[in-house]
Amino acid sequence: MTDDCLFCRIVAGEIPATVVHETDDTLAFRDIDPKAPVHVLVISKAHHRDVATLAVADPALAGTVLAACAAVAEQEGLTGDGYRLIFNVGAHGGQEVFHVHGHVLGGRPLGRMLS
Ligand code: IU
Repeated sequence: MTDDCLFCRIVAGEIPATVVHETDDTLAFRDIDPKAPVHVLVISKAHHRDVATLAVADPALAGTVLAACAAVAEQEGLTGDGYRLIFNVGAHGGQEVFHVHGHVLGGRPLGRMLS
């Protein structure tokens, strides 16, 4: 837990969030500014700056976070039509909150990002 990290404070229950999924090691909650009908953030409860640093520091936990993303997609009914999973890394990647989080986005066609 780092005192100045927003997502650590959500894990600690100090800031409210709409939690949709929780395991011993992960928490998933709805994004406050959703970019799709379903927009859920999946985080590790332990503080890691981004998915790259997490993958080096604790590869098993990185896998656990991915599994939680898949579980959220299933729970939100996204597996039939598909969904997008995004982990922004660093400033050029568009990361604004420096506590690892996967965006689970779906519920409408999201288009091609890399065409
Ligand atoms: P990013 O990958 O770091 O850019 O994503 C951060 C997300 O966190 C972004 O989609 C915000 O809308 C979201 N968010 C939130 O859900 N709750 C908050 O209190 C804040 C940001 I600040």
